[in-house]
Amino acid sequence: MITVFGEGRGFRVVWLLEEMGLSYRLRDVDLLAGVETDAEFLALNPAGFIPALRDGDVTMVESIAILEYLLGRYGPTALAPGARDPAFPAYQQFLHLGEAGLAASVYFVSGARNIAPESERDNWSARQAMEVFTSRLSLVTRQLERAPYMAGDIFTAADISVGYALEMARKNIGFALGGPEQDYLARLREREGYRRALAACRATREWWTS
Ligand SMILES: N[C@@H](CCC(=O)N[C@@H](CS)C(=O)NCC(=O)O)C(=O)O
Repeated sequence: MITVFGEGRGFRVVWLLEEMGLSYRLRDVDLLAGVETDAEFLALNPAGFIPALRDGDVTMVESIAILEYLLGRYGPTALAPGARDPAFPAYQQFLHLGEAGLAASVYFVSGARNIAPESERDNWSARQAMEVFTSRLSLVTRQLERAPYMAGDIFTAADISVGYALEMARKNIGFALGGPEQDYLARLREREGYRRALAACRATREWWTS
């Protein structure tokens, strides 16, 4: 049995599992309450961040790496174009840009704006993270002028990566997405896999719809 520990970016993992029709269990990890007493989770990830995955003897962290693991181990699937597919370069690029360029930047802007002391809320690093986010977002915007999805005409795991980051930007830092990004998110939200993932992820659902 596959177990996903924690929501947050774990939503990406749950979404992929739903798209692939794999069975899993979602185990809550309460970061706000603190993970110091959550021995089972800390044994998997002593660094204490979410999500983590357990699949038999396999334990992993890093949401995009987990997506690649599931796609590789339980594929092949059209959600991950093969290396000789013309869609592969764009797929790889946006799969990683969704975390490294977008979600990671939003995460630090969000921390500064929502958690840091008043005097730190607009510090240099928070502004830099915001600039990184907006510059990387321009690549998403350009791609949406060319195609409906990040890898081209079909939905792939790159959309799970980028789509989650855009939801995060909208909700965590109140970023005003442009029309093409809003239409893109609307397309993603219509997917059965997305709907089932949101139904499974209570904390994410409550946060995004509040
Ligand atoms: N690059 C990592 C980021 C993981 C991450 O920062 N997760 C957040 C919640 S979504 C977290 O656990 N933050 C608490 C911490 O880093 O201690 C991934 O994609 O999984």
